[in-house]
Amino acid sequence: MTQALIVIDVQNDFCPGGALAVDEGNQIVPGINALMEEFATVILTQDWHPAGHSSFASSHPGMAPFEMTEMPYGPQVLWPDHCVQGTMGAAFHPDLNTNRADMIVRKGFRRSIDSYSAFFENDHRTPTGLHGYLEERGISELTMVGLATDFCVNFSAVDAARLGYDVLVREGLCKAIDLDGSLEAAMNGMKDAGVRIA
Ligand code: VGL
Ligand code: ZN
Repeated sequence: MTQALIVIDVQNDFCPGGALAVDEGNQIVPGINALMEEFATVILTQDWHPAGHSSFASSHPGMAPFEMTEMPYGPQVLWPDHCVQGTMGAAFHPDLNTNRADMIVRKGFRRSIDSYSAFFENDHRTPTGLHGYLEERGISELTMVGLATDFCVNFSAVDAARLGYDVLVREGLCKAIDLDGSLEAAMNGMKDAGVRIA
């Protein structure tokens, strides 16, 4: 048992009708549920921000969603308020099979720093603990699916590859935000990092 399926951020706010809706984000849910049956280990991630999080444009007077800002840890896209802890928007899509999850990794819960990746916050240094969990369980091969291809899936896949995991992203079970060419950049970055795309 060295494989795990990592399902990234399949939450209401990233689905149509949500605060940071990804086009057709809901459409990948049945395929993800079916894929879970092929894995002994399933891990879910959940974007989980406090109200007033520093990645929200509303926390930066004069700034609008999807503009860029500079944080102490580097450039950061400013987002609409989304995935606020305890809200319906932060809940998993109601059709996602959450029963199969051995572990749910929450991320982005520190007000001053965003966390796209399931492994490290956006300073690329602060760990979420997932690497230690996987290592301790002897899991070395990861399949990743979910939302959004060009942000949280991308950052998670690249970090995993750099940590030495064998990483496969199932592109058909991901959907992208695609902001100013971010999808193409993400696909190239994942390939450069040695991530396999299927
Ligand atoms: C995500 C933007 C902000 C994602 C999370 O899950 O891809 N994107 N927070
Ligand atoms: Zn977020």
